[in-house]
Amino acid sequence: MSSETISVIGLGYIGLPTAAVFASRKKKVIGVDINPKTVDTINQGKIHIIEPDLDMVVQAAVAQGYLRATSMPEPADAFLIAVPTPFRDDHQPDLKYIESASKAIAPVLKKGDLVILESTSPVCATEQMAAWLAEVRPDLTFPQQCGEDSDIRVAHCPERVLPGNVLRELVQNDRVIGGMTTKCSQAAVDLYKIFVQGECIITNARTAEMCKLTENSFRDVNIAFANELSMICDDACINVWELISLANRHPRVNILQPGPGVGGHCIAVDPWFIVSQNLEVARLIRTAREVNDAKPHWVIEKIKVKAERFKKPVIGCLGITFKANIDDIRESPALEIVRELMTASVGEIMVCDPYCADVEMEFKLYGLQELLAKADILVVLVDHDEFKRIDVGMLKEKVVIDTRGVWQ
Ligand code: SAJ
Repeated sequence: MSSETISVIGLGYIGLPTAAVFASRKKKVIGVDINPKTVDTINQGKIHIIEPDLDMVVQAAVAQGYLRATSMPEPADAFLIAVPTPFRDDHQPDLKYIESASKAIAPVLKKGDLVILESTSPVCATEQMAAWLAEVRPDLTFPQQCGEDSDIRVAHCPERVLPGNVLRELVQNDRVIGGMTTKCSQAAVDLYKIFVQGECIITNARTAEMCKLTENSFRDVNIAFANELSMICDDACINVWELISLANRHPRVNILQPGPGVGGHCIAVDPWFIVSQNLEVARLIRTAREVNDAKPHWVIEKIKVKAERFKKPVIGCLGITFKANIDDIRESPALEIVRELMTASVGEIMVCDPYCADVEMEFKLYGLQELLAKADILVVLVDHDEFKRIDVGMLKEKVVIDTRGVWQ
């Protein structure tokens, strides 16, 4: 199958870089997004998210006429759905964006088209998407009805790129391709081979869905182990970072790093997709989520205890993003801690984050030097490189709570 026109539905953190990379390989790409501001921005050759080098790739793709954004789906040979899959209050996955995206593209589908679900999804979501497509287009056949003879090919190919390193990982990472049939998988491999230099490994749709959830749950469970260790070590006056680096010298031990909690829109979310479908069995995965979700509250309690030593302490919080050296504050434990401290009357809270200088927050962001000069208590919440470079000798007079181990 040759995909001359590729449509990417959802131009966010995954969809936009994917669209731009296809366009950089001289494919005609139609990006679709429900947000008119996003569509306008991209059509001006600009971007609405921060990701290293993405601005240049989008600008070139739009200027050369390979990438165009619109709010209304148009016919294409391949459709990639990269919309959010949040969870509801009860931790049940919410597939409403996949449903509306599939119902939006269904009217423009034609025989021979390929539809790929890229969004991280609970097991069986791809089959559900195919059912929604078939509901709108009874005139076409789908893999769940006709197997290999279907008019439309359907596959799940989860994205697995690391924010901050997306353009490199999109090209270099191996790709798991879960077609609803072998021909569906093969069509998806042909498509990704346009830019993927890693291996494209074929499996079925359910395994591909579970594979993505497994990768992020693996990381969550391992970070929970590190976070639990950090609380145990704190009680016993053991430096957890020294402990982990010593334990990791064992050839079969590789513990991750503790922090103020787990943030972002993936690792703090995806494990719940496994838990919600396996309430009785997924005990370890659920507990890991609970340990990581509880960590910000443990940090807050530690800060409160230290603050009691002062009459009116100035508490300097370093970092609000969900991890180092990016501007993304989604599901950030650092931000959760800052916000809770501000309502807790523990003292004056000063916040600094060099990556968020342009982000509008409900509180003032201070420069690093001013914060370092004024704070009685310094709380490291994010391990940005700027914070690692601080001269620790200058901090002797201060109480330091280093949740990331940057000054160990
Ligand atoms: N964190 C720790 N300790 C660690 C590592 C991370 O506390 O040792 C924290 C980070 O500070 C952050 C959170 O975990 O708050 C998540 O950060 P991350 O760098 O582990 O992962 P994400 O959310 O940026 O990206 C993950 C990646 N998944 C895996 O590494 C298995 C990425 O490859 C996925 O594509 C992405 O989720 C996604 O979109 O699902």
